[in-house]
Amino acid sequence: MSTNAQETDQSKVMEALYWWGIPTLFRCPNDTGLDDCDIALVGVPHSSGNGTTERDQHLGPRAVRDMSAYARRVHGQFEFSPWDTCRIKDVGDVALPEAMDNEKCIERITDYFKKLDAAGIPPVSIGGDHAITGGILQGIAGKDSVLTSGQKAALLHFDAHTDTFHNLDHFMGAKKSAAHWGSYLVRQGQVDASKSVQIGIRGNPRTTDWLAPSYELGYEVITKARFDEEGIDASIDLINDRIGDAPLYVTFDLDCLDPTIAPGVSNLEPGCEGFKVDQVMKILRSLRGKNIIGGDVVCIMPTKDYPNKITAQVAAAVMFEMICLIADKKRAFT
Ligand SMILES: [Mn+2]
Repeated sequence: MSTNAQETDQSKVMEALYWWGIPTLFRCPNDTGLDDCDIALVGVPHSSGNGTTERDQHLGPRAVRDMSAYARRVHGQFEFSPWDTCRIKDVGDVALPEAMDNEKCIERITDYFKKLDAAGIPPVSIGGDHAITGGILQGIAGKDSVLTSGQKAALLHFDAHTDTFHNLDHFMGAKKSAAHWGSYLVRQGQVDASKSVQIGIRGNPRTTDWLAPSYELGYEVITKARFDEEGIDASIDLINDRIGDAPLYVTFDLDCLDPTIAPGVSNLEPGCEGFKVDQVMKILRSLRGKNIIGGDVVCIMPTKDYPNKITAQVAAAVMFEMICLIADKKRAFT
C-alpha cells in the first residue's frame, strides 16, 4: 500500500469522528446544486404539522448534522461504501420562512422536492415532524413523477401511529398534518395503499376504532402486537410480497422504536415495547434490490435527546441504511 493510500485510509477513520470539522449530513459536501448528484440528503426543519406539546422537531436536521459524521461508514453486511460508489450531497434545508403555517410549509416542501424529482435524484431526508412525508411524496410520486415513472409509490411506513386520521378536519389547526398525511396521499393518488404496509403500530389508542381508517384506505397493517405474534420473518415476507417491484418510499417515524433506544422523539408510546434496533435493521435490509425512490426519518426531538444525543445517532443509523439501499441498487446497474 502506498503512503498516499495509507493517508487516505487514516483520514477516513480519523476525520469521521463526529466532533471533527464543520457538520454536514454524514460529512458530505454541502452543495445546493443538483448537478453531479446521485443521492440528495435533505434537511426538512418543520414543526407546525404536529401542534402538540412537542414543538422542537424543526431542530432535527441540525442535530443529525452534528452527530452523523460518526455514521459515515462502510456497510458491514453489504460490504461496500456508498460514499465511494455514489455522489452523495448534503443539499441543505428546505427553506420554510412561514414556519408556523403548516399548509404553506407543506406547499414549499412539495415545490422543493419536485425539483429533485425532475432531476431524477432520490432524496433521503431528515425531519421535521411527520407532516413532511406528505409534502415530499406530493413532489416525487404520482402521475407526473420522474422517480416513480408516473406511478403511485408503494409505502413502507414504520410508526407507532397510523397517521391516517381523515376523520379529523384538522389536527390542532393543521390540515395536511402529521396525523393526516398517510390518508390524503392515498386519496390524492401519490401512494398505492394496496402495495403498502404500516408496521409497528402500538400503544393504547384514544379510540377503539383507531385502525379503521387505514383498512378503509387499503393499507396492510402489521401492529407491533401482530409482529410479535407472527414473527419477523413472516412480517418481512408479507412486506416484500406486497411491495413487489413497485417504486418504494420508506418513511421511518422514530417513535416505532422503544423509548429506551430513541428517547428524544415526539409522541412516545411507553406503554408497550417498541422495536429493537436490530429488528428494524433486518426489515430494512430485506428491501435490498427494491426500487427505492427515497426515504425519510422523522419526529426527532433534539431538546429531549439525553443522554449522548443517542436519538440523533439512531436517526443517522437508519438514514445510513436507506442511503446504502439506494446506493447498492444504483451500483448494481452501473
Ligand atoms: Mn408518524
